[in-house]
Amino acid sequence: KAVFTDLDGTLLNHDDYSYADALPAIEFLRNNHIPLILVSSKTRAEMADLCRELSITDPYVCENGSVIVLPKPWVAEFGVDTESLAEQSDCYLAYRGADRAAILSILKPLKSQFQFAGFSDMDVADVIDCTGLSEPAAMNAMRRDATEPLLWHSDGALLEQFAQFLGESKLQLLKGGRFYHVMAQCDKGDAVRYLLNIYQSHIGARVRSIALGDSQNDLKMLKAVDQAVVMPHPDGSYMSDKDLKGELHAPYMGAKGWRAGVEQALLQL
Ligand code: 2M8
Ligand code: MG
Ligand code: MG
Repeated sequence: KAVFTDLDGTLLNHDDYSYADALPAIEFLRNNHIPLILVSSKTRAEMADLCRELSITDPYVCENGSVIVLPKPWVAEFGVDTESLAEQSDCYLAYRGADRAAILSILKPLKSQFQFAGFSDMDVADVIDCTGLSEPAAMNAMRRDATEPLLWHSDGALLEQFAQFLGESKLQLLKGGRFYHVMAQCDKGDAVRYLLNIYQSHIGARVRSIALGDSQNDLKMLKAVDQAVVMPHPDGSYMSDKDLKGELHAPYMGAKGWRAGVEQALLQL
């Protein structure tokens, strides 16, 4: 078994980013040697801190599937071929996204046509203001490799046209909890399949998988697993999609709902 999870609005509360209510389920997974793979829009810097806090030693997926971090002990344990990976001091990186500088240069000329504010237009105080993150967390969120989150200020009707322009440059627009993310045409689903393949070829059997998420950027991840768990939004609504099948609805928002969702999903597998 393996559990893949989004962070904001899923494992972490939407408003205060707390995971405290989820800890019993995290502990249960650890005690039962079930990998817990964090799959988020967050950056490597943000996610490395969180994995340290939660003592997670499994791989994790950053910036909506753009960067997969494979810790060195894990790479050794699973006999991963490192040829196409970028080596760092304590991990290997699988890059699947676009370079952020390239994304910013594609966005620049679009500013005359559309009104939006990206993280690159903001200072730390602005990021704190629109996310509610602490100062060190906001600084980590600004250290981005492969995606640009933005707030849309033009008419919502223009989003489709904006996305079309991005498509012509092989980029896409994905909706997260608070921001639209401009990024390459990769997603959380590809990253989940990549990791499931490694697990499955190592143990030589099918791994039964669970994924939890709340937003549109989680859809492909939710479709890539055996049991999807959809988290409620702050207004109580659940994301729906015609291609989702047999998904569970977590009964509460954030960390508390995450714990209940994991417990229910494990019973379904
Ligand atoms: C951004 O991501 C969330 C996740 O869905 C969003 O779009 O609302 C990212 O910039 C991430 O790095 C940051 O930590 C988060 C803070 O709310 O916002
Ligand atoms: Mg989310
Ligand atoms: Mg997310």
